[in-house]
Amino acid sequence: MSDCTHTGQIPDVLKQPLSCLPGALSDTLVERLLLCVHYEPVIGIMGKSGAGKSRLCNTLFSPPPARVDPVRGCTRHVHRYQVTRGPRTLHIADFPGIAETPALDRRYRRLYRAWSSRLDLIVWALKADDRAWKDDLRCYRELLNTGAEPERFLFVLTQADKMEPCREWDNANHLPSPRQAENLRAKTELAATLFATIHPVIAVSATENYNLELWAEALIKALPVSSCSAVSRHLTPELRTECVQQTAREGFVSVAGAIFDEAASVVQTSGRLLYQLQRLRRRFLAVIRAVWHLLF
Ligand SMILES: Nc1nc2c(ncn2[C@@H]2O[C@H](COP(=O)(O)OP(=O)(O)OP(=O)(O)O)[C@@H](O)[C@H]2O)c(=O)[nH]1
Ligand SMILES: [Mg+2]
Repeated sequence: MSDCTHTGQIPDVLKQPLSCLPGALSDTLVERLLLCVHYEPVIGIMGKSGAGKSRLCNTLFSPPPARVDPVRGCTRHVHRYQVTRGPRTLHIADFPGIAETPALDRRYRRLYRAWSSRLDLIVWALKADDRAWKDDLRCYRELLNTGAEPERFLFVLTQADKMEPCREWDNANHLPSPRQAENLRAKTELAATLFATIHPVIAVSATENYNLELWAEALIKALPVSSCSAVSRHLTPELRTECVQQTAREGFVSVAGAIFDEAASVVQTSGRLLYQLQRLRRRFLAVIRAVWHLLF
């Protein structure tokens, strides 16, 4: 059965409850489910130059896909990375950072606008020790004004280890000092208020591996249910926590339920068939839940 992980086929265990359905219905279900399993999400990473966008995406996904430069802004175009596991691919659009020069900014803001509707989620990196978010706010509002949906944005406070007083960072335990922790809490609250975020803002440090598990969980929760399982399979193994897997699994079960309902809605149902369909639906979803780890 583990072969299905690589071939993208529906495991045999799912075929059995489906075999009780009319042939056309069962075929539609399998077809739609496979589309979901094969779905290749696209995540965009936006924010200011040097905020740590490329570094963050290298830490989340394996193998690390992006180039990182300590001095000059190094992402000039949208870099499309592919993170591949078996036959499945996650696409990452790593955007050039805004607020480098006014001329580049105009170009980049056009680029952000052109891409925003094509992305499953936009991760917006705000550097923890940056006091000026004017450019971020302006660009974000512009995107909302041109139709982007606020629930598609997940803001993250990056480079938490640089938060003042940065000399107090606990290098042994990779944790902020109490004063840094207090400042990080205040800063995440400020970001959530200023950007009126739908999802929680979490402070992370990619170099210190700080809060990344918590943030990966927030990432999976913020993604549309149709793509969270497909993204979860590409996270580095340490970030595929129980919570990540549970959220992704339940998301996929709800998608499978909607697929079942849509496919069943075209069947002419008598009272008895309706009862049988409801029983099959429950069995089908229980099996989906049980075999999720084989599909993703
Ligand atoms: N201390 C610390 N440094 C970081 C962290 N994340 C990134 N950096 C450093 O910050 C610099 C910029 O990081 P990048 O990931 O290239 O930033 P970017 O947002 O992709 O920059 P552009 O490509 O110019 O838009 C690099 O020197 C990174 O090593 C972090 O969490 N902590
Ligand atoms: Mg970059």
